[in-house]
Amino acid sequence: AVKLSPEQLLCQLRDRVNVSMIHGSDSPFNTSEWLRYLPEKSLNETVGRLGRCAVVSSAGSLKSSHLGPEIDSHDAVLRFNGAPVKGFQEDVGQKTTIRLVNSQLVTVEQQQFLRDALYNTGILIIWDPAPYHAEIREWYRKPDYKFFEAYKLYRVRHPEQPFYILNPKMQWQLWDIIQENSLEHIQPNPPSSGTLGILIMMTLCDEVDVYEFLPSKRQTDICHYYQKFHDRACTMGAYHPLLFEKNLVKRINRGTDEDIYTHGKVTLPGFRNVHC
Ligand code: NCC
Repeated sequence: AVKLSPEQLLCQLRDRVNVSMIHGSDSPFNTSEWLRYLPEKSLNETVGRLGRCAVVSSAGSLKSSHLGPEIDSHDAVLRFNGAPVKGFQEDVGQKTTIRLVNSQLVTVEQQQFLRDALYNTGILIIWDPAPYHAEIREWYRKPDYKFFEAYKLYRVRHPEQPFYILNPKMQWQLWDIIQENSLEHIQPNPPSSGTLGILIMMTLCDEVDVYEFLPSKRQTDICHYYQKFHDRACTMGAYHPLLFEKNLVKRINRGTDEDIYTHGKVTLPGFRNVHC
């Protein structure tokens, strides 16, 4: 296979990864029951047109980065799972526009998810690993984690907060592109929340700055900036093909290697600024 140029790779991502949220017309969500739970407005309508956006990984290397003010200078900020801002503003900022959570968090830590005020800020998006290129109907019958009940409970408690379910087709469209552009066989599991979040922001924003997804000089085995837990797999991947996701993001970076080294920062164009 011929190695794609950065521009070709961006076009593949733009044209083959369909970032969308589950909608009331997606069978089997087209019931009167589900219509009560799914947000009325589309994600696009809810956020409007965004200029500069930031994606903040949860990596331990954000510790002592002092990136908070820079991150908050963006029009919108996306964070992951249970990553806190309280007590960490100096390094990760305080703005949260979108929080992308996985279905494991919402089921295994359901009580915390329903109670913790951390989740009440901004727009929530949940995703769940689906079988390879499965139809929505097939995935709905056998989600990786049965998060639908927790979703409904949360919606009843916070009816005003936008909370979307990511269309699971996207994860394998993206996985195919990661596999095609890697020299090895990659894990047959969906990409991490990190890469899904990057793609979501590339569809919503003019430009996307990603922090500590490609590790800076602060790289560490500490898994998260908010915990003491050590594990190299957090940065390199185990279940997720995280190393290959990072290689792909490195190839489409429009920023400098110096920015990666000092700030862990990658700059990507929004898809509306990609011309194929
Ligand atoms: O750890 P997690 O990820 O919530 O991190 C969010 C995203 O940040 C990037 N990251 C994180 C740590 C690190 N040292 N380097 C990084 O680059 C990754 O892109 C990651 O996706 C997930 O992807 O949803 C994940 O979720 C956790 C866990 O389920 C949640 O934190 C909820 O508790 C998974 N951990 C476990 O299952 C133990 C993790 O594998 C993937």
